[in-house]
Amino acid sequence: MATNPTTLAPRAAEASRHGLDSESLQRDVLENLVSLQARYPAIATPHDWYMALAYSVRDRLLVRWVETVQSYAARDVRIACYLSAEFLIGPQLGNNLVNLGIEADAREAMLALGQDLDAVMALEEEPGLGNGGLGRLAACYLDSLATLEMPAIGYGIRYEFGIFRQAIRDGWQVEETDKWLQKGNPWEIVRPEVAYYVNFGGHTHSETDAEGRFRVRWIAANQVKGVACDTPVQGYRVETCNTLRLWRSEAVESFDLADFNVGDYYGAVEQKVVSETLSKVLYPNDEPEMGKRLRLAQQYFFVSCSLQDMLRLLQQKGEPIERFADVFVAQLNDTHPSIAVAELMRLLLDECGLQWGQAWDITQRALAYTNHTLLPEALETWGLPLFRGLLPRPLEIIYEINRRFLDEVRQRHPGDESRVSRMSLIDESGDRRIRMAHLATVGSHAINGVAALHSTLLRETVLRDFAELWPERFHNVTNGVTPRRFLALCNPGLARLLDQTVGEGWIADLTRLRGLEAHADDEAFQQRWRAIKNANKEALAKHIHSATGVAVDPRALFDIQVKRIHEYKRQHLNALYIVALYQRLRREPQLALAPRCFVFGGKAAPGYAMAKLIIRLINGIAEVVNNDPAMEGRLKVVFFPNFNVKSAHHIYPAADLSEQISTAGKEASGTGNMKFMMNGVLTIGTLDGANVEIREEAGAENFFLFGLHAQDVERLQREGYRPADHVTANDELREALELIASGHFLRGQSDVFRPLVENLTQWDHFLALADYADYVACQARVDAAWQDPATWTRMSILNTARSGKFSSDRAIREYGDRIWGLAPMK
Ligand code: 9GP
Repeated sequence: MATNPTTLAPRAAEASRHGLDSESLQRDVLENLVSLQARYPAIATPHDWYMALAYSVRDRLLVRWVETVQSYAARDVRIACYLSAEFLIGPQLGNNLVNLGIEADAREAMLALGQDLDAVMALEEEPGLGNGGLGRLAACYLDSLATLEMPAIGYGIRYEFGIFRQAIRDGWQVEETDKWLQKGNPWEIVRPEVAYYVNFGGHTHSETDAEGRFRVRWIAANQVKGVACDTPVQGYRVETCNTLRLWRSEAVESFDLADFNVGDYYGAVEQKVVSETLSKVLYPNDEPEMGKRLRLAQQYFFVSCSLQDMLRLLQQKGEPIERFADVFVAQLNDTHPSIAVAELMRLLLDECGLQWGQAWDITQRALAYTNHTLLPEALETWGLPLFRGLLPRPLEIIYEINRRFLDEVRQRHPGDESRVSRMSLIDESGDRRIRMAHLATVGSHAINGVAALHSTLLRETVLRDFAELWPERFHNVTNGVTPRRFLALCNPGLARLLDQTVGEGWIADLTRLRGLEAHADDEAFQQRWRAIKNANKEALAKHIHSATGVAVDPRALFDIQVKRIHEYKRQHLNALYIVALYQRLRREPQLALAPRCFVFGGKAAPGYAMAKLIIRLINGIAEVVNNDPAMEGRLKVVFFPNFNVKSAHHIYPAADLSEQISTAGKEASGTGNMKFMMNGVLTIGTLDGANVEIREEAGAENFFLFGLHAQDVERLQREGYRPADHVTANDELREALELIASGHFLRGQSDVFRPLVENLTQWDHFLALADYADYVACQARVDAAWQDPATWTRMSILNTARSGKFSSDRAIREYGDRIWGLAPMK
């Protein structure tokens, strides 16, 4: 349909110019169906329709994308580079429709073509390029950077296989490979011309060049090529469309050829296979890094490609190397990219010919480090032999950084050799290992934790000596999540009510939700609020049924714990409570307890036996409880398999109660807690991570608090904790543990859960038993509040109303102001 833009009203003309109206979308979907999918409507599969629509939407991003890239190249701006081994971006179609503001048009266009938009969106494969919170945080931050129109590039790895798919067989987790690229990825633009070479192995050679300058050359044993694969990141209703650049590894042809010429064809092919393996698969976390050579190679690979890319962009802008840190600031998302400290130094010294002092000044000004965990087992270290074998030149540079750094420490604290060995970049206590958190800290101008409590503990424990040395470098930036995906997109019913009540502005300024407070006691408003929640619960009930076969009643209290399975997150504490409830209800069928449906979701690291056992336990409890007629209408237990961003869209909006029950001091922040809160879900939680701030914002009366505080946990563990005392003191707990140990939840097999019970009663590293009684008491308060719908709904409304702080827009503004010196650019 031909339209003349000059005759349209300004908004309609704008929409038409970019083809954002429903007619042009419809036309393009049909065209793409033929030209890209080689299909006509009568024989098109649902997936063909998805691809045709996705390409049509991507085309609408391209103009803004190209213009954004162009303006960064041309203007004097500082660009934030977010370096992260994980970007858990989730499905793209719905989010791009929301951010472009064309969801309704797309719905109309697809309807006219005989297709249902929701069904089409459901077909999108999930790019699971992350493990959990850390990778999802990176994706939320990209969304906010684009929405706030801040110049930014996300740099990471384009894994061919993302996080494994979790299947549940006979109650056990089974890992299946995630073939997310099998049917193609319409969002990605591969740029073979943007490619860099990365060295591995070999040795170094020192020489003096023609001008008498000392130079080190790295004679690599092999090289791998990194090719840029770009994904557009559209901001919410703005012109800015930033880039997520992920590196795919390829073999370097010249290396193959060398072998081929001497007749070793198979050797050459093998080399090619090894090179291409580098970006093959994402490592699941929560497993020791020990000996994972490929993981270190992945980290170096993506960091080196990214820094080389920045140097190229600098040159393209016509800026001298001395201006590197004025043009770029690189945020290291955890220690995974911390090798950037050594690699940037190497590039500046060996490739650009700078002197040490100048190179170090640029490196420190350009880098900043975010710590995401205090758990000792999760703080990365690499054994020296492995590191030296793979990265001989970066290792030399690390030695030199360490030598100069320890001189500084000795000058400040003469004679304090124990401090020197505590702070060294090399742990000499056992087999020698490089401490990546120390490397990141020493090489950065700013270091931050991800929630107020976490940042305090970081300064007081893991990085205490460093915080004493450079107090001004330590910050806190509490995490945030994007309200576009986790409210506007995933909870359209609530979003509509919010639009009507506080105006559409909340999507880009979440603090406007405060306007809901005035309606918290309004009965009619409460009714609408509940109706939306109920509809979301009905929808989730359908998903649960199709995924597990379990029928759940949407009228029950939906009590949900979704996150990675880990002992510190204490899914087993929740499970213990369910067993106790089950016993209580069996004993006293008349007990006035509100019907509850417990939902769990989350993956366990494949090598983490205890976490996998916890999954088996939950499934065992589910089997017994759900098949017991006496529990009908009272208690249901569900393990929702393969929890990911896609299923999260259905889960957060449908929850009543959010379980955030980690041992105080162990969860750095948590971000699921924020997604639940935005969706009007009440939290039962400990004073851990961002829960502390959620409670402060929501008001203590709108949060179910229980458990030991971080300092109590630390003291108890220091003084000697005896979990058995709690078992002796609490009959209900003892009986629950006995029932589990007896094999009641595993068809009588008594040996399987015994390690779990023994672990709890003998060591209980995460103090589940110490918090048990208080948790149960708190759950009773939850039950009482639930039985009064007006009270509960009021609390729910106030939680949403006060969730503004937890928008990733606020977090990104803080990074911009405090760490990057970066402002929005229209
Ligand atoms: O465990 C933390 C989690 O609490 C936090 O919300 C998330 C994002 O900051 O990072 C997680 N850390 C890791 O995944 C590994 O350090």
